[in-house]
Amino acid sequence: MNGGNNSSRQARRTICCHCEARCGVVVEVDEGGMPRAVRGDPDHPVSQGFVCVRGRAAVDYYAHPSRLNVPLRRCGPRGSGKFEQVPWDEALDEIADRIRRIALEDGPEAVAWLKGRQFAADSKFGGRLMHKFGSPNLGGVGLMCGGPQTAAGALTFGLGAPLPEVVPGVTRLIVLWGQHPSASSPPYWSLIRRAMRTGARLVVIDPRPTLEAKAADLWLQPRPASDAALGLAFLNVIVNEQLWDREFVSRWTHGFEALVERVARFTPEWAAGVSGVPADHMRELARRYAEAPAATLSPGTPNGQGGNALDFERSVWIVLALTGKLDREGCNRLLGPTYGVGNEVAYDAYEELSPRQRARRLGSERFRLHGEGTEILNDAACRAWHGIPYPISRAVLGVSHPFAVFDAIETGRPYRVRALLVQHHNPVGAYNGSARVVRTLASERLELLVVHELKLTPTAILADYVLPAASWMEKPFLLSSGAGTPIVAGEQVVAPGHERRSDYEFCRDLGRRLGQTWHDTVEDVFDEWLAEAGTTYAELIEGSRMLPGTQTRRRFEEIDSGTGDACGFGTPTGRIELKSTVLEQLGYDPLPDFHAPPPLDARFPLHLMTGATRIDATHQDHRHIDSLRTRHPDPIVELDPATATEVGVGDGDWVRIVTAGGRVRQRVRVVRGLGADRVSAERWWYPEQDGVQPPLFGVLDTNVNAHTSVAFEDCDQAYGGLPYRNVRCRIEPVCDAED
Ligand SMILES: Nc1nc2c(c(=O)[nH]1)N[C@H]1C(S)=C(S)[C@@H](COP(=O)(O)OP(=O)(O)OC[C@H]3O[C@@H](n4cnc5c(=O)[nH]c(N)nc54)[C@H](O)[C@@H]3O)O[C@H]1N2
Ligand SMILES: Nc1nc2c(c(=O)[nH]1)N[C@H]1C(S)=C(S)[C@@H](COP(=O)(O)OP(=O)(O)OC[C@H]3O[C@@H](n4cnc5c(=O)[nH]c(N)nc54)[C@H](O)[C@@H]3O)O[C@H]1N2
Ligand code: SF4
Ligand SMILES: [Mo]
Repeated sequence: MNGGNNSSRQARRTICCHCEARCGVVVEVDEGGMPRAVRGDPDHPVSQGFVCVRGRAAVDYYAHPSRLNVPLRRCGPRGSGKFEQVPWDEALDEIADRIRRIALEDGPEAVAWLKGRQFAADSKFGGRLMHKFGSPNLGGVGLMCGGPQTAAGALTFGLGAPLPEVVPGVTRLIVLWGQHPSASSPPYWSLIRRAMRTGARLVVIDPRPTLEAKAADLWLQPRPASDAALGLAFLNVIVNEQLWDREFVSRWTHGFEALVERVARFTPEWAAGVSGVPADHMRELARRYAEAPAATLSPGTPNGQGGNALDFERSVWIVLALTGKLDREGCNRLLGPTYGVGNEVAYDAYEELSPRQRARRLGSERFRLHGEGTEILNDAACRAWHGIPYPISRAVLGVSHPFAVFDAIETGRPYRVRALLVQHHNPVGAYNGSARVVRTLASERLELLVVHELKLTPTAILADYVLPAASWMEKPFLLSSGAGTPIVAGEQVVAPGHERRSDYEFCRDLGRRLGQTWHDTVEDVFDEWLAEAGTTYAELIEGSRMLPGTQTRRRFEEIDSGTGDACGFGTPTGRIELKSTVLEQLGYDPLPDFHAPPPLDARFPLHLMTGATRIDATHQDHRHIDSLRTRHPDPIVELDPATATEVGVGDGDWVRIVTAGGRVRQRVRVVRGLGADRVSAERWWYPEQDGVQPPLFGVLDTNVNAHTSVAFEDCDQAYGGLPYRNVRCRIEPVCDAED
């Protein structure tokens, strides 16, 4: 290991990148340049010294023996786990040659890119590489993660999702809808608790009895995947009880009459039948929200509800718009351009992708928000945002659909995809239908699979080249959303060990071989982004490490003064679209609706929820860290006591979760108050198992995604949101003979 300062023990301040909470941390580095300990940074304005178990275990994560140190090239059959060491230059030359040849033969769209939840600036680089190469097939977890929520925000407000801005002493009501911040964002949960101590009330909408639900003043416990019905009933009450803000609605919104007509039939009594939430509770929620002088609202998890995802998210944003709780202190805030946005947004080189190539994006013919819809939204937003390109949409709008990418590899339709590049991502476990993903990635039809990773995952083991990545401590950090949130910088703690390269360096080194221009270092890139703010990355690191967010846009004032089309919201009408003109233009229903999911039946009598976050892991990661694994050694399926009794199992027993697609094993945790019609299960486990395919680290044995639906029809039809949280299942005991 080289890095660090050799003369004395040093403290380096950066941002923990194990989850989106992005806590400030201080990392102690010893005389030999080795990180030794991580503690919370008391000066960080949001996390204020907090660090969770994963943050504390970050040294073990960095120094773990499973870390990849040198580039590997496959030298046996796919999945055999046989690799040989290869110099970086040779690996990159070969990869560049192969993808250039594929592009010559079949066009650049035959090369696709999939990325996971990359940190801050890292998420821009793969886009730049692909766009300059000419391929529109950039995709990844954005579509699963905040996708439908942000897309619904874009359709309604012309930018992304308006973020909840909890202000203690000001915010009077906080609605957590399918969010579990005590595990997924502890600093946010602390802020909520502070606000509660100064009088804010909490409403939680979650099928599980979470810590948040127990702390709530009002807990709505819906059936899983019924949220779209609740959202429509919420609107129905707001309209029927005249709880909407007349002035706000008439001045800033479009489509009110049509909305009123649409929601008339979605009464709380109707929604009670669908969701199991008493009608009175829905009325109470609507009244409390509308009447609170300042309130926040944020729809989270129901993102994953496939067919209803976009409708659900839209109905929640429309509630917010009807009550005018936007851009007011202590409510939700819509973002807008800030310093450096021009440079930063342009860095992904989207403009260099020709209209012809954009039109060839996989999945965009079926899910038209990713094709024509993206262009309409981008144009409208750009016009209203002073000609500055739209900063949010590119992670989640205008992305290729993962099912369509896998389909194209397997079937060659609508055209062949011959090479796949994967960065910071474990697609085998992340997407629906791991069995299909494994089959596709292992198939000979995929000529080239390149994975840039920290360690050998079930995805990496199938690759032709596995390239060693630098982890977050080994690279400089800059968070600059380009959209009015603060800009945050963090130090590189140590230089990359061994032959590891950062996500930037991988893209730069491959991009240059393809004839593209890239800056020498990522710090140079950061400096370019920061130029408009009159500072540099080095200055930020030396100084406060943070620039406050700025809003260069006064959308209400300008729509008021009627300055032509460069005013108001970034939608085609310049107003908040309750009825979406974009969906209308694309031939979809412009108003939110409810699409009943298939009912439970005797074969599959239970709703299967997946993926609720736990503090000791990030997605499929962290299972290899001993201190975390001891807390949580096996995948857990939560069962209600009644379900456990019926199946004849108790805490710690192994059971099978059986869906229409197949079966996986997990261990029971009995949860009182969960509800006898639902269970909640986890994803990939056991990185210590044999990586050879099969068993491929047991990924199809325990991972709940092994058998989630891969049918296009189960996705939401305009956006393509994946259906991973509206699954039906049954639970069976595992008999001793089955291990
Ligand atoms: N059924 C179901 N499926 C889901 C979800 C669910 O709730 N239920 N959640 C979805 C959501 S919201 C998300 S965001 C996705 C997450 O899916 P992924 O983004 O695939 O998440 P991880 O499993 O954490 O895989 C990330 C990988 O990146 C590697 N890595 C870490 N740091 C770096 C780095 O700096 N550089 C590089 N190159 N690699 C690095 C890690 O070793 C790890 O293997 O899963 C989605 N899938
Ligand atoms: N510790 C930890 N923190 C993380 C992550 C992590 O993996 N681990 N991942 C990060 C990422 S990429 C993301 S996207 C966020 C996700 O974080 P959150 O948005 O908080 O989402 P989850 O924790 O997946 O689920 C939140 C709650 O939704 C509930 N839920 C499940 N099904 C339904 C439903 O049908 N309706 C309703 N109303 N609620 C439902 C679950 O019971 C759960 O309590 O967390 C980020 N932070
Ligand atoms: S909550 Fe934990 S994992 Fe997430 S950023 Fe903070 S310390 Fe890191
Ligand atoms: Mo996510």
